[in-house]
Amino acid sequence: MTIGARWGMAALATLLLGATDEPAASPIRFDQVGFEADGPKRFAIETTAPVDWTLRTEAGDAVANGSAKPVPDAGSDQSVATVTIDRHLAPGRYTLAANGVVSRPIIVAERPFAALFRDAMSFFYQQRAGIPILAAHVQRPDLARPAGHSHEVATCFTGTDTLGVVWPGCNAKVDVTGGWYDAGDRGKYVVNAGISVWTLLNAYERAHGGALMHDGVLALPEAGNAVPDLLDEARYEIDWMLRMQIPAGTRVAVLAADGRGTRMIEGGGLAWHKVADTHWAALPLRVEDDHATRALYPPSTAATLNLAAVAAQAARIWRTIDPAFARRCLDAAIRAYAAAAREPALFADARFTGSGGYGDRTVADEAYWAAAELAITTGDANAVAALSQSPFGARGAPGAIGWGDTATLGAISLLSVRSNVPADLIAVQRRALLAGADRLLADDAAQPYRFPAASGDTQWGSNGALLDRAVLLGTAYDLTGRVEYRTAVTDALDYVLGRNPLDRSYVSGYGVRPMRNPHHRFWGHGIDPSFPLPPPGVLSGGPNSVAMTDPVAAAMKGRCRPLTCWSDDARAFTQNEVAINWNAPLVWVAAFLDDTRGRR
Ligand code: 9MR
Repeated sequence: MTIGARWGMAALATLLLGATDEPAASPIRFDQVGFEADGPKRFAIETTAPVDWTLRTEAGDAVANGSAKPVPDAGSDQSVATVTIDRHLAPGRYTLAANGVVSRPIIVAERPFAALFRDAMSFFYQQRAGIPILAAHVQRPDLARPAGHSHEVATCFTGTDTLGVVWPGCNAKVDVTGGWYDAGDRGKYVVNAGISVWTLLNAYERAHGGALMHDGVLALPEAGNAVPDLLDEARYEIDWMLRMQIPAGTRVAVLAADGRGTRMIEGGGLAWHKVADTHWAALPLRVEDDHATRALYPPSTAATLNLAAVAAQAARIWRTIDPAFARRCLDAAIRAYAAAAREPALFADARFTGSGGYGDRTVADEAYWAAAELAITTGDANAVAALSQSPFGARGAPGAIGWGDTATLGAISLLSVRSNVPADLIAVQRRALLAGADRLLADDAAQPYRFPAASGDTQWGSNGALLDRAVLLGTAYDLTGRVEYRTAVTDALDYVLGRNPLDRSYVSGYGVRPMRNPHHRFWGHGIDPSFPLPPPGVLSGGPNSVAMTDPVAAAMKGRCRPLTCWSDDARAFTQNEVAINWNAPLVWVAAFLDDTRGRR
């Protein structure tokens, strides 16, 4: 397969559709990428009157019809009728007519999401620090760029933080080259690296060698090395995470107990929380023009446990692929787990400017996750004991997934990978996970737009959070084979690809009304047209009705609803940034749906 054929449609659409070519919003909203021939086809119609609807083939033959009544949608203040067509449709193009309005073309395909998987994975390649992004591997020539931070040797932050604490710096000079840039900024954060890598690796582990989990599937420099490409991409980040572990015998400054100064501790085994700019950099900004000063920031317990969890997960996956790498990972995981036990209360926060905080004061969930990954990989008695003693061992993980909510990641690993962990410890997680998935089914049924989330405010990264719920639901499907769970996964993806109150595809390059102007330092076309548009396959953070702190959101305050507080504006960093932890569940969901297609 040539690159051209591989990237074909999406790239072409991005090239050809200038901003002015975008069709107006339609009252008939649905997944703009396509429906599976066998899967459910759902539509949301904004209407105040009951509708009679007819689905027609391209040739004009009616294949289904019915009627639907609108209900109020709290998330948007719209009045919305829902239509579900739950039968096989031959691949092709269709239209839905409702009360005289005809929809844009509806695509039905055998494998609508395989290309999305590839493009969503390419996001990670294009976020790589340390190596040039080559034209041969990207969807358009203007996406190629020189390496950023190609030899990144950093030392500890020195100076006064925004809360007035003076940090002494350190003698350490650490090579932290590589890894992925987090998002629109070029910070590299161990906490967010953890959930992102875990999600990719779990997509691999749950698939048991599915069609997309092979070598040569992605456009990558490593393609052809006989290792599945998804693993090559994940390893790029894991290699960096390993560099973020502090060597034994290193003295490091951390916040003193009273929070007013610093104290020195032995850092061995802990992970630096992040390496990032010391001031917020301009946007847009090409890597070759980015000369911002960077620093290593104090180790945190959460980062250390993220490293322990992911390194333990990697150790079992690479055991046969690269035993030496697997041993390095396991050694790092064991040292990190011990270091986190030694320093259980090193909490990051938002005191440093120039980068995000990823601060989290509750790390029992990270500890459970790390213990689960270690227990699965090694059967270690201490890790198993930690599982049963954890609050999440008795009551099960809560089901919510996010960079600061990671117990469920451990639960999912316990449920998707065979291990010697005692069956009763796994059974608790199975019950809790299915109860959580059932709650999501009820939430989905109560939404006129049909997606698995409760009504209410939307948070920063709401689209990523929705797809994280789909990961839970997909796992529930894997465990039970109950098609309702799989349908809810489709619902989540349908929502981000167009069945939403803004009639928007939140994924760049996909659908006829895609996001185009992410908050991103390189894909900054929305602010300076000499910068590229984003590649296809990148997920916008999504509506955010809570943290309306950027200038675009500030102007929308009081004038939008939870599902409409969003703007395709590069300045809207609370709404339209892109990030590794949001694209990772997009990859997971696209791979899952492709892998389980036809299984209804
Ligand atoms: O995803 C993060 C979100 O949960 C937080 O509310 C927000 C503010 O702290 O930060 C988000 O993460 C950002 C990170 O701090 C820096 N890189 C960009 C991330 C996405 O916006």
